Amino acid sequence: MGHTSLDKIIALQRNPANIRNLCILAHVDHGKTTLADCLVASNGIISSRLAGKLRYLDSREDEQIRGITMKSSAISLHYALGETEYLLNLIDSPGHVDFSSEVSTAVRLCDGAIVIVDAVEGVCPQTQAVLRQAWLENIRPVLVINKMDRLIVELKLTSQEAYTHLQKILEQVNAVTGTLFTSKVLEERAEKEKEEKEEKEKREEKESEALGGDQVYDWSAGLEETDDSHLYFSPDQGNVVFASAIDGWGFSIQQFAHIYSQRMGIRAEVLLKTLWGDFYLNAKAKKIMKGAQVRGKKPLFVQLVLDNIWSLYDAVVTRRDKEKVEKMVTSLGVKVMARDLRHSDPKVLLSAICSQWLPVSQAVLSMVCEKLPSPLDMAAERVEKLMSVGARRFDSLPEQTQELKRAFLQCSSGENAPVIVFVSKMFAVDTKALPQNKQRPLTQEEIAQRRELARQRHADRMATNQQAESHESHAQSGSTSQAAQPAGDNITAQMESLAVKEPKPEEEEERKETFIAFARVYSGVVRRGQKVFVLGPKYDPAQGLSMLSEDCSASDSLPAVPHLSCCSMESLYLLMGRELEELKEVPSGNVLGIGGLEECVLKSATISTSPACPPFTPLNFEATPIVRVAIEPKHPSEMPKLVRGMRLLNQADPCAEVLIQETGEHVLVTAGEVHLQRCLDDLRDRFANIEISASKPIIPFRETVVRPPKVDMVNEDLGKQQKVAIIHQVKEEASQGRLSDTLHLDPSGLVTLTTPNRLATVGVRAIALPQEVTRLLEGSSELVRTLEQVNMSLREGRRLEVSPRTLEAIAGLKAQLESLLQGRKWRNAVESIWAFGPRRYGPNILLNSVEGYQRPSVWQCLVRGEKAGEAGGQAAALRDFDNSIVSGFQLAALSGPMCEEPLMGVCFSVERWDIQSSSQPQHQDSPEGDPASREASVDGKATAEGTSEIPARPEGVTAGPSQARRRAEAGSVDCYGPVSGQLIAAMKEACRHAFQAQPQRLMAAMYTCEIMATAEVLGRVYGVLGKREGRVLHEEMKEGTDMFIIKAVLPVAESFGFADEIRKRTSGLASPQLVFSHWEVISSDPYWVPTTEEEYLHFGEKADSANQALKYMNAVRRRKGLYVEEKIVEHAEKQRTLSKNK
Ligand SMILES: Nc1nc2c(ncn2[C@@H]2O[C@H](COP(=O)(O)OP(=O)(O)OP(=O)(O)O)[C@@H](O)[C@H]2O)c(=O)[nH]1
Ligand SMILES: [Mg+2]
Repeated sequence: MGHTSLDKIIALQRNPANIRNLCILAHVDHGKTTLADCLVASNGIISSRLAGKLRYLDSREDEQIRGITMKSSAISLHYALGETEYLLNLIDSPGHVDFSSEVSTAVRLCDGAIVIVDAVEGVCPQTQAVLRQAWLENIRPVLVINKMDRLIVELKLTSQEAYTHLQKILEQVNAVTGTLFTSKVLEERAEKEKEEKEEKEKREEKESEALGGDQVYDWSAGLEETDDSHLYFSPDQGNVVFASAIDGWGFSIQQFAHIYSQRMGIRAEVLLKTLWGDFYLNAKAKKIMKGAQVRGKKPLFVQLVLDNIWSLYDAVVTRRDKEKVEKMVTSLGVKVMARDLRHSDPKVLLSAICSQWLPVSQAVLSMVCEKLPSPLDMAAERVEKLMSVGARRFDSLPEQTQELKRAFLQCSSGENAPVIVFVSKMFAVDTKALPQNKQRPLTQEEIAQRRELARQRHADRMATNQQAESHESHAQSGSTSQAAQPAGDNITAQMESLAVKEPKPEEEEERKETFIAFARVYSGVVRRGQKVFVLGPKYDPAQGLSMLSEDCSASDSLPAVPHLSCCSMESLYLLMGRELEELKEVPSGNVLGIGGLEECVLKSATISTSPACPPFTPLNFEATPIVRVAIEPKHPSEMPKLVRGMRLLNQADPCAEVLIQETGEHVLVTAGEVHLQRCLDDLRDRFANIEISASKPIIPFRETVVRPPKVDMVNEDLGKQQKVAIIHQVKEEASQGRLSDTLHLDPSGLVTLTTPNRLATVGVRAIALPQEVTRLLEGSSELVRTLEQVNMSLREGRRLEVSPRTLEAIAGLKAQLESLLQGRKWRNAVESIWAFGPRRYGPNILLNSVEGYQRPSVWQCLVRGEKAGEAGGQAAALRDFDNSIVSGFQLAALSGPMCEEPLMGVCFSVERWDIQSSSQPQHQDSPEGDPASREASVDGKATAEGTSEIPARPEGVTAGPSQARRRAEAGSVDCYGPVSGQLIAAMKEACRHAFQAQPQRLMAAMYTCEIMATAEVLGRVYGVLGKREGRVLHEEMKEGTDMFIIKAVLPVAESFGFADEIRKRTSGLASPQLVFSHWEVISSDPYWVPTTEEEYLHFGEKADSANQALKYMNAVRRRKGLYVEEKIVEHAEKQRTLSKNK
């Protein structure tokens, strides 16, 4: 436990004003864990000599081997700043993108963050991502610029150059926060304005609309008013520390201001303001003056701060000047041990000096205590954000729920304060490592007792041996008994030890891993054994309150409320890195571990004693799980173990997904290759304990249609010929009997299909959506999902309180779609969107182009109030079976005809939809029946009679509609099943055929990666990228270094082993991180066959060598067990000559 006793920490936990919950965030390898080591060493938990080498918080073996952190882990530290004592709950987080979900779980529990930036690499992609996450969760950051030693030793900058370099880094970081801040201010302002507007509208109901529309929105106003200086990082604000974690030093301006104010007699406040910036010391005038740059003078920071450090490095590391070192040591007043002075590695001496002169832990911890907020300072805004789920407005929550906000803000540990806890992840620990199962150290007496026992046993054994020997010598019997005796003794000894190690019962073995919840108390005091409510993400406090009394407790017997369960917190732990300490109770404001929740909490949860508490907003995950593999046990009989193991893995990892596909495969979805590897290791060694085999990564694709291309594969202009070719192809299929008599395709691409009972016909056309629209829909899937929820509740007659911000976002989406879908083809398209799909929020559109069918628009929630209800009720009623059309579309969009992958960027426009209502004779007979169905029947008749070209009904045309109907009527119910089902199938088929009538393409998932490499290895990096079909977007030189930054995109399908290959080819100098970025159409047509002379010449007869899309498509089809149109030719040449000879 280091210097600080458990009792002391327990005492500190009671004083929230002196608690700081903070996490360390940065890009991968910028030194988070190394810095954490230094902080941990300051508490005596590890030796300060090992700080930076041990990486104490990387407790997993693979973390140590790979040298990257893979999970967030917490440790509680004690720090005394002057008289005041602080408790710091520190969480180290991983920087690798694959584990960014672990960052989200850490950030949620904190009030502040230390953001680390590498002094050489500067702001990297993950730095931006973590700053954004800190913003999203409203937590305050402080900055540590780490690896300062690299500026001196590696880059060999002078102190003046280093100063300029550091200034640039600060600018970069502030630029990132600046953009975040600006967008936030604008958003807030827009919201405020909107609220004002709404109020005004309420007041003057009638004129309001005209007024509101004209308001000019002055965006700059908000920015000028708001003071944002405290948001930026600046050394003079005291929120920046310069450090070298590996050498154990770090400082803030304050420290030097303090030193020099004593030495030079300048007031500390003056130094604080001038030590960073364009100031210099005028020695003659004994004044600090502005304008160092213009006059060519050394800025104060260089003269008073950096120069000292530079000369120390120079003396110790570069020149190894013993005398000078000794002089410096005495002038700094530090004590260095003789063995450090003599050590062959100068770094040892250096860190011995630096860690006394400018200990990094002191600089960082005092900054943290001074600048980061305590749990008491939680902003009201953050509380509201945590408590209002999704689109719900905070003030639409029940009153009791709103009152809980006070409990939050007070962070009270009083007896009556409701308990509110958030669990951000579940992590597994070895059951044997739990404190209650651990062997406690023996006391002196016990040791003596045991020693005595052992001595006695030894003596006994000696005695029996002697006896045996003497016995044997007396009996003179052969060697058998001699051998038998000790052997027998051995056996008994073994038996003894076996008895001790008695094979554990099955159950115990099963519970080898125990799950502990990583949590924070926001209000109240949690006690061991306390009963609490566990609130699922969909729990609705209004519903809960209506079913339960407000002050019921979780230990009562209660009626079943949806998404609410009761659980008891069996044990509470203090998280101490690799160790856990048992606690009896934990007051508000602390981070803790809770045992005994594994049955009720899957990954995260909200826990409370009050049923009025709402579930917290879900965590923001930045990474999308994209790499999937199918997993099998090596021995099929071990399937149950695998299933259990995968369940445990799912619980233990915030981001991994485990699912069983329709094909029956057990599939694991992870964020990237490194993450995948870790999950497989965990599954093999911890959760399932069996040999497993994983398939090659399953690469996702999307299917889409495009506009007909203008040039062919050899870049020749295409005329109408291509279009004709496609149609020709489909016709051919038809003549081969693939098209049934109910299906008709017209040359423009319209597919009409009639249900088997001949009662309903749908006509569908597939149109390629413009790329920007697809991208927009893809990006707003959350919003579309919310929109769908709102529509659903409107349809059911409920009203959902939607926050103005959400409404505004929906209106924005609509406006954007309108501006993107221009032209004759898309006239009125946005208004007549029927649905999005697949799963109702995907990037495909179903369009209602049926003449005479007015249905409520998907945007109906934008028309406010009762107006919508009335207007919708009259003119736009839903036809019967409206839902079947939507379902058919959803199914079609979920798996396309190319290789059963989801569709993307396709618009299905329904141009015909005829139903003959004879399937419901009661409607037909009563003319005053339901208006909707009457309309449908009229409409149906009209088309059936008016058009003789309905080809899908060959006999029907001659027999006339009435006859056809009668015949169908006879058969419809008993032989074809319910109409809705038939319609779904017909719609799905129609969509698939319509899709096939257009030029089809595959879309590949793309990664972006930023690679930092030196000029020497640049060529090799390009080589690897080229081989893997990567495309370089841009390349620039990083200022002040000899590094190049290359930004490239790379298909996911080609990415496996990419990072490793780059690392190998560049001898570890460049290591890229892959982040999923977008979907991209593969330009080659998988169905392409050469048609012109040139194409034959270029690609040969079969033309499958160059067709990457075909390869991908066939691979997917083969994996799914679908038919692959492919000839396997063993002796190609021979067959060819044969055919030629014929
Ligand atoms: N030169 C130098 N190297 C450092 C410094 N701090 C850390 N390193 C090295 O940088 C590497 C990465 O350090 P870590 O502490 O593991 O980095 P991290 O940010 O925890 O990395 P992840 O957790 O994987 O994101 C290690 O090899 C450290 O020795 C420093 O101040 N100077
Ligand atoms: Mg780390």
